[in-house]
Amino acid sequence: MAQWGQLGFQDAASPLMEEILFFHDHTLVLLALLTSFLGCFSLNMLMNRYTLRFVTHGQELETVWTSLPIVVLLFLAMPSLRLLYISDEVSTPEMTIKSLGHQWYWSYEYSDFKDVEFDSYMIPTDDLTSGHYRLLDVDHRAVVPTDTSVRVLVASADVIHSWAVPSLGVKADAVPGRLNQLSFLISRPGIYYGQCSEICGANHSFMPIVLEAITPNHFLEWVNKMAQLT
Ligand SMILES: [Cu+2]
Repeated sequence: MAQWGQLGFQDAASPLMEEILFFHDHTLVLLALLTSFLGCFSLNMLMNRYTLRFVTHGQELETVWTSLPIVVLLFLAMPSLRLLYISDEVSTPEMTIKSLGHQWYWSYEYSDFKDVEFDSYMIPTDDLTSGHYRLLDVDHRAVVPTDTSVRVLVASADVIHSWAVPSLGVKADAVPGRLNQLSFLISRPGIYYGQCSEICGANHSFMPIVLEAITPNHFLEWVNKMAQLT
């Protein structure tokens, strides 16, 4: 989840988010280098008469400042496109969860197992106990196994919602009558928070997503318990 005073992204909990963080840092380095270089260059032009003459009638320099940005843009575009396609890839999922957006809660169906489905409502502020996060915790967390490639099918029962978990680097619109998919592999056990990311009505801010990642063995125990409950 987000931390107080946080400036960057949340810690990565999936390989995809690690790549996104890496790309962000890569872009930031390029940006810092470019800004400082151009800043110095502009200042130099203002201060120094010789530089000004060299800049206004310099054929070689014009060639360089036309081609260099192309190279810089390529260095940004290549990893960016690579990441775009990686994040869209749903390669042979080991498990599928269906998540439906409702006004205003999420429901989950574990279609690989019999009778495992539930609604997930935010815990109202008055009912919070210690250890719960306000506006983020839910009454039924979606439990998922770690080290397993999980596919989430996202759709909606009423208006457009959006299923997003920042620390996993995933976000998909939940559109009524349409099935969107995303996939993730959680690398370590933990509790990962997300929120509806499409303004969907009065209680848009009150339909968080909570994933509880546990080891595959514990996950199977949980599935058995859930199936017995219904
Ligand atoms: Cu929503």
